[in-house]
Amino acid sequence: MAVLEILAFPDPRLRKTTTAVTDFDADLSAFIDDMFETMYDAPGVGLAATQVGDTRRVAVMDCGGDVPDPIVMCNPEIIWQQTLTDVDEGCLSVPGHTDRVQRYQHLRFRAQDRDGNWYEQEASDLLAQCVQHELAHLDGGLYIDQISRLKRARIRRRLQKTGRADGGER
Ligand code: GNR
Ligand code: NI
Repeated sequence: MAVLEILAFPDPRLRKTTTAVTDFDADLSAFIDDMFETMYDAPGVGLAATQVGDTRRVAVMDCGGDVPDPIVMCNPEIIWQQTLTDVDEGCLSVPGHTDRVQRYQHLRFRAQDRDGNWYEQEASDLLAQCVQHELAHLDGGLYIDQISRLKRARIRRRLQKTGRADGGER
């Protein structure tokens, strides 16, 4: 197990798209464990492979409160979604910034677990938001793509100084 380095915007690797997972082997399982460890260490409620410089189409989430609710999504797809709302969002790869974006409040998705078994799940509110956020990462997207170019340019300028995921605040 290992805590992996989380890339920060504007690292170009965050813009790469991912390739479907086909080998549900021990190597994938170990990578998923590292992703969970990295996410809990941050801490965050989700983490996509793109954020740690990997191009496998996999993300992990845990929006559980007191009771942990670890979710593995390999090759995820949204089946339906409804009710676009404005929500506050942040990202471990855009440290020191949150903003208002549009997300669907309810959705149903399907994905494969670490063994390759397909499952379907409904999600609402923060979990639904997280699913959409992680799916965007897996296609090279970031929530700040929804905000103004000027704001994005300001964030880029601030984070470029250090190139570090903590924005040099440590
Ligand atoms: O930890 C995270 N919090 C969060 C809050 C609102 C909407 C989405 C998120 S995901 C984020 C972790 C992260 O960057 N995942 O890619
Ligand atoms: Ni993110």
